[in-house]
Amino acid sequence: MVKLLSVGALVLLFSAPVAAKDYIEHDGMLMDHGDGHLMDMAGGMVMGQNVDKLPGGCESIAETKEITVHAGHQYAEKFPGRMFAFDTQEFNFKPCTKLTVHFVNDDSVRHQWMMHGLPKYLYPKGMFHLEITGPAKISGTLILPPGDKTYLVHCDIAQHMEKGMKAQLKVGKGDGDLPSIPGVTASVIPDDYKVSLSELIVSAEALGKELASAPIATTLANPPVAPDSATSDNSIISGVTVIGLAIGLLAAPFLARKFKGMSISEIITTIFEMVRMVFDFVLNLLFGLAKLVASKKDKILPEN
Ligand SMILES: [Cu+2]
Repeated sequence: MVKLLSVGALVLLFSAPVAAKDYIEHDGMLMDHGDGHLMDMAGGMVMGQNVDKLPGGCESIAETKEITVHAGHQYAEKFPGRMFAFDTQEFNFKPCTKLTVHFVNDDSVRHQWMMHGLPKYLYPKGMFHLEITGPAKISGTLILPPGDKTYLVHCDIAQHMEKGMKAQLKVGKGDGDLPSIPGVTASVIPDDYKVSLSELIVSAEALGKELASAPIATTLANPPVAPDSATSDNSIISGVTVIGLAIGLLAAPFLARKFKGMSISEIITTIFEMVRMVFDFVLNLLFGLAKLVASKKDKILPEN
């Protein structure tokens, strides 16, 4: 019996990953929470569903359209530097179109097809939103407003849009293009594959760690028995180096944040400014100490 159970468990164990690869259809199991918000127990979600309310300015439904949009990392392969994408970056429909979107998530992570800028009296928060953890499919329907307007469509999961999951939907002629749509429009901030300051800091850190570990390791392995002037000099240098590196390592994240978005000349100016401030501080400290010592001497000397 135990043997039979364990065989059963093994079969389940090995069939589970295979079963997970099948696409889950989320259409029949959705629960309507009102206001066009539908959810199912498996985490599928539709928000802003609208199958029958005509947006203001629409006499009637202009046409009924159905599209299937895929989302997944494989659609980003043709866009260098991107990580996620939809299989379509640009959509175009007549005003007042009743649009059904079948959203297929080919990845094993969560993705969204989220449309922004819709009239808020009809769509909560101005959004129509399909969301599902893949591999799975979910469908939703909305009625597009009248007028020429370009709507942002993206995945709002952290960094997915920045990594390429961004598209635009033009109603009518649209009202311009959105930036950074892979393969459609130029990036606001183009990718820079030259060595950046943060990379320099990272490599400096790596070098620092290497240097820092070397003298300590040597010192630990061969403790100085009779320190002559040469070895004590060496240990002072390595000690100062280690302290300097430690300060550098601690300051690196702060500096990286401070220098983010600055030009080289701004960075150099800032560095000089910081060095001057430290210099002033040390100088003031020394003067203060000198004064203190002098005043103490004044007080002590007459008594003696
Ligand atoms: Cu996503």
